[in-house]
Amino acid sequence: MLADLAGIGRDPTTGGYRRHVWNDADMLLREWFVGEAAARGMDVVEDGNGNQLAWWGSPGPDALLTGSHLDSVPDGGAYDGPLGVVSSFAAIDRLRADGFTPSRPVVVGSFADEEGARFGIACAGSQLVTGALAADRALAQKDRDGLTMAEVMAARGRDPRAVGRADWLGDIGTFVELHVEQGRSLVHSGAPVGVATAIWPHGRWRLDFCGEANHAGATLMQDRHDPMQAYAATVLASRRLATEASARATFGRLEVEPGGTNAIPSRVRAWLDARASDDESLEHLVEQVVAEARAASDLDGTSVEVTAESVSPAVDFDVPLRDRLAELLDAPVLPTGAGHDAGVLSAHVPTAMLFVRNPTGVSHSPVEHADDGDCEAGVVALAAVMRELAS
Ligand code: HGY
Ligand code: MN
Ligand code: MN
Repeated sequence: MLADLAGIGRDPTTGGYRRHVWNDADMLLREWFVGEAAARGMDVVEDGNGNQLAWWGSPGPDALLTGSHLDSVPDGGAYDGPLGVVSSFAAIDRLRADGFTPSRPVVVGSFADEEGARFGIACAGSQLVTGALAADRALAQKDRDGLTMAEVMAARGRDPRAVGRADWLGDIGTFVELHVEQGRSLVHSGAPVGVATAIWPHGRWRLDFCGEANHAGATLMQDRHDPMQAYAATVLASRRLATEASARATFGRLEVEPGGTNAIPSRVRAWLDARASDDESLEHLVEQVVAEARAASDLDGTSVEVTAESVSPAVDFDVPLRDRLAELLDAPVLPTGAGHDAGVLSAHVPTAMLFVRNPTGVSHSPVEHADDGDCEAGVVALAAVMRELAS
């Protein structure tokens, strides 16, 4: 199945994936999901948010949900998301081959827009289901072409008015998401599979630095109001502050207006992805970075506006479930600095995550990888967990 997906949305020069919600690659992935479900006699329901649900057994209460997401970050890897969806179908295949029939409905989910790469909000599909993200806010978000989520969905034949809380959440009794590890804890522990304890709080803040456009040659350095300088001071300060706090700060996206080589820019738009081990530390880190941005702006007579675009609070997974799975699998437990749909649903249903070893730990990159043997171990583990929870 991973081989079947390998060519979808892959950039031939970088080998990275550009699978963003409702783009052409995403539509092919949706068809793939429906095909795999149909091949297993599983009915697929797409909710108003674009989340796909393949049911083993008729939809009903106390269902066991598994699955993950198929979308990627720009130039992402092949495993972040798809490994969880593929492993869910493969685990069902194993259970059926062993003659197992579940005592409760089982459903494989493919959550829409987990990476928020097109409209900027992380875990948009699952957050809309739970109500954590308001439908009207999501629908008004614009992509880089200035198209709103509502326009894009309508162009794909979906009704934007159907976006929002979804009733099917009430039918879910437990959610177990398998995901490639984004880090090297399992490499250090020498285990192919691990069980998640927590997700670090994290968020995305947009910083708009505004200054005065002017000539690159005719404007003395002391006469400038250059927003690029304030941005540069901020990104350098963010590394120092995050390092001191053993936290994380990343500026991976930048938009410079008007973008002329021989002119001082009028505006620099930068996105901060900040993460820390607890909510308070995260809040403090962001406050410090913003204070640096304001100080740098004041120095040059420029301005800065800060907008919180996406904030995900700390997640502690259900402890009894986590311990039950760690014991069942004889697997280590580990936290993660990456966000997941499981984190969103954990506020509503008992949720667990299984991680599959990633030899280099690298993710959100074309070089992201997991060995076949470890992927197989992940399927075996997920099948064992599903058997345990649906017997
Ligand atoms: O950004 C994250 O942590 C996740 O990959 N969405
Ligand atoms: Mn990701
Ligand atoms: Mn992911």
